[in-house]
Amino acid sequence: MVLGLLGAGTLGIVTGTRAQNAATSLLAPIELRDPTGLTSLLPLGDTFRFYSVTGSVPFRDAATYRLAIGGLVDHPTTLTLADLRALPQTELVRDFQCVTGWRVPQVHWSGVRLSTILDRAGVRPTGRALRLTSFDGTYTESLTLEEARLPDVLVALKMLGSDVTHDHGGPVRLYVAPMYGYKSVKWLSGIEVTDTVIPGYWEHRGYDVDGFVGQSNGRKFDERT
Ligand SMILES: Nc1nc2c(c(=O)[nH]1)N[C@H]1C(S)=C(S)[C@@H](COP(=O)(O)O)O[C@H]1N2
Ligand SMILES: [Mo]
Repeated sequence: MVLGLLGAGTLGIVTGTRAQNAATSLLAPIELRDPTGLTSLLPLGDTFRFYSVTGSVPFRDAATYRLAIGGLVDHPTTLTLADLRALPQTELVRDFQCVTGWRVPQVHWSGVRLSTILDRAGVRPTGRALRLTSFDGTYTESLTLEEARLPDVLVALKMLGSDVTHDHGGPVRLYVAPMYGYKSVKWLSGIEVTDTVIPGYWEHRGYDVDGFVGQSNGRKFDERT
């Protein structure tokens, strides 16, 4: 019946690393993506959905992963996974909430505070915001510098107790704890300091640039359902 709901395979998801219920085991082999979030209407419980706006994403590992930090900084840098692992790690246990309604409570995260990376790069006085990019080649996001410097914004290396998996945006994704999931860029590859906020992928398609949970977006989705 779940498959019927999904139509002829036009929409689907792969649920969390631990597919536990009947619905997830039915869905897991479909290997489709859910860029619109409509599958949040399915009764899947408190599990992650794997989202990607692109059909496939290249794999990066410790040998090939790079994070470029540039724009309005004194020291443009490229960090490897080893570089990131050598920086101080911060652990958080926080909920993950997609603006479409699904929510995963008390997820373990660990990584480097974005503020640490910004401080090392030396943000110039003209810097106001960040443009974040993904090695999926398509997804982008924005944060003001003030948001980016919050202590619960991580360049995450671990999630759910182990290295961030490819499907969840590994080896490195962003985790913006106080904001809806769309701010948490998967397959993070670039951090550019800009002098204005440049709206990201979903923000061009109607999501609020202000992504704080509880302060934005709810109404749009109420209206749609
Ligand atoms: N590169 C990229 N990052 C992304 C997305 C995406 O499609 N592509 N989707 C966003 C949205 S809307 C959510 S809710 C989360 C979902 O994270 P997950 O796929 O690990 O569940 O990733 C966010 N980051
Ligand atoms: Mo989302």
